[in-house]
Amino acid sequence: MATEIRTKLLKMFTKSNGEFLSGQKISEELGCSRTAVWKHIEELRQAGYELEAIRRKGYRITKIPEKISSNEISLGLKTLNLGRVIHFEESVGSTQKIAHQLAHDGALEGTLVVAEEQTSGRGRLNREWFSPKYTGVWMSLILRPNLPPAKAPQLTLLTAVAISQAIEEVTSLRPDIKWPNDILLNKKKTVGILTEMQAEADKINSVIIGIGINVNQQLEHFPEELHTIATSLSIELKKPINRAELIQMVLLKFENLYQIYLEHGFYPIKLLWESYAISIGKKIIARTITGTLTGTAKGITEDGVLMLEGEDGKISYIHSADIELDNK
Ligand code: BT5
Repeated sequence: MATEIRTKLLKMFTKSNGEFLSGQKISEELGCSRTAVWKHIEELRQAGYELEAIRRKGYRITKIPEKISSNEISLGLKTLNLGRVIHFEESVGSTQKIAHQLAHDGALEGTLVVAEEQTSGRGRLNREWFSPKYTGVWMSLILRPNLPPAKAPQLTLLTAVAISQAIEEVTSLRPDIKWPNDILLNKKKTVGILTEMQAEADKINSVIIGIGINVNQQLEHFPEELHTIATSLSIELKKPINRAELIQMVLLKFENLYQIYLEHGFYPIKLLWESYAISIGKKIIARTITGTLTGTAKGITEDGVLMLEGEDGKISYIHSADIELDNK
């Protein structure tokens, strides 16, 4: 099936929200015959979609394929550079580790590592990232920006905006960003971002952006300790989401923002980031490696550094921390 027709058809089904789409309507929108519609539907079935067909009512998707493939991500991908080379793996320790090796070996900017499962997915400070099979997006993107190393943390914020925009586009849910790297739905963590780099004193060689998105897990799939703090897109939306489509959208949004960032600097990204930020203006607790600070989050600087105003009115600049809303 031509890529565009398939993308259009899947979009129509996504929009129809589980309702039947008549063969007539599909043929009109795709501009093809009813026989061609039937053929496209058969091809979707072969690709792992389950469709119900009822005479005079039409078609609806009842199940999307569990697995995705490198092909499915490439089909319908609208980016110029990002994700044009994909290393797709069924099961890995961590996509970060593979991406580091590829970057070290000279992989091009935009190279993407995607895995269906990670057996030792990593968070910041070597914390664990739970990455079960076929239900999430576990991927690492290699970038080679011409920037000083001190600017790399801005890319974490840019990534958070790109993922939030993609989630909005694909699901219509409005996510919140908690500085610096958490994306929340309903106050629960849905996405984690891990930015790492290979650099010399004054030059970045590569930045590896690790992205973990909980997509199709149900609550019972999460380990006990995450039940109250984690959620997935599908839990919030109450229906499964096409992971390949989500990956395509994340890459497209990322590429747009990245271009804006490289041309105009961080300011436009900062404005977008602030539109999703939940902790700004609120009382927070910031746990850093050197200690815990409390105060009011005043915003982020032009560089993406968090400004925290203490009780005494003094501003602390926080480069890296875990943030908790102070409900006292
Ligand atoms: C992060 O760390 O949030 C960064 C996660 C990055 C994961 C991606 S997946 C692809 C790439 N390859 C990797 O190996 N990693 C990246 P941090 O802010 O430190 O949060 C970690 C904490 O989140 C853990 O200590 C748990 O409390 C919680 N957690 C673990 N797995 C989770 C999940 N699937 N959903 C929500 N919370 C989770």
